[in-house]
Amino acid sequence: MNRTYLDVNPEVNTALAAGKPVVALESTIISHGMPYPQNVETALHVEQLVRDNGAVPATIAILGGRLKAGLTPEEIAYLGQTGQAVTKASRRDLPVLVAKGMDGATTVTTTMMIAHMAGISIFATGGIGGVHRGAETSMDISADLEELANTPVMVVCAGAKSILDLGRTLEYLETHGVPVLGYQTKELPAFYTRQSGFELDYRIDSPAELAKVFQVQRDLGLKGGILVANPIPEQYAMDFHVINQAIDEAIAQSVKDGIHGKATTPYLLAKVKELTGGDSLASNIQLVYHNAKLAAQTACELCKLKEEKT
Ligand code: PSU
Ligand code: MN
Repeated sequence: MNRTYLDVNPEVNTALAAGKPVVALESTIISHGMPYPQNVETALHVEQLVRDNGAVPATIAILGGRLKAGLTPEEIAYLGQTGQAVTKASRRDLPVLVAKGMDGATTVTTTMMIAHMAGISIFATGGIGGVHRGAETSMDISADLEELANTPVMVVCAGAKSILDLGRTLEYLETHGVPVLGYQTKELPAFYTRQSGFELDYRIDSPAELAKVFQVQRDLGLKGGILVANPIPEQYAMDFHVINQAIDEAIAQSVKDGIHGKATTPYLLAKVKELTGGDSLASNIQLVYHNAKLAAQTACELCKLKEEKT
């Protein structure tokens, strides 16, 4: 792995060198996923929760053309304040941003890539990108799915929003050999809700078991990552019909406004928030916290497994 363009911050570097647990966190959720100032508050609190659960947080971004694993609070605040003016960086953007010395907020795709370069195995976020509704004509399929197929990082999320075609998203992951593990559930959660109507094949009940599956995937020499679907806690979940109505309306508006390409996901996220009067933001924040805790616990278990081996 060529680390020429990579900066791992000192705390993360020390933890990795000592075989201590580290959790990667993405930055598009900060710049494009939530409004200021809640985005910065949430990102800082997520880092604290990772620490409280025994791991070191590494928020990932591209700053001045450097791939950063581990940001300072000032760098997090900068991304939050700059918001959508920061380039949303997917795999295809990476070489251009580095060559030009630009900034980029990392999506699930580029966070996985940089985490892997740095040697980080577990990553917590809110929701992943997937196959968009209408993809049979638009061909809009998030690069996140391709990255899960190729890069050995476990992504802990709350499922995917029904702004996506969840059935086709699962089909795509199946075709590409990505294990999708329900955490204490056998139903794919749909981000704001615990239900989606789509059944999963595997229910996993503890962080130790999650770590074991990841370790076996490595031992078998399989490429690609693992998707963990951790449902939003019941008390923060939204009403199924309220949220789905808002999503349908947001999609109809995006079609009218001619939104396409990388602008689609941020547009839909903002529209849904507007239509639900901010309720969706509160849920969004809570599910990210919930995922950060599970990721940190799993990272601790993975370190224990590695210690046992040596
Ligand atoms: N889904 C969410 N919140 C998000 C994203 C997706 O519920 O913030 C962000 C993530 O960074 C994800 C990216 O990787 O959007 C996917 O964008 P696209 O659909 O353009 O691949
Ligand atoms: Mn897309």
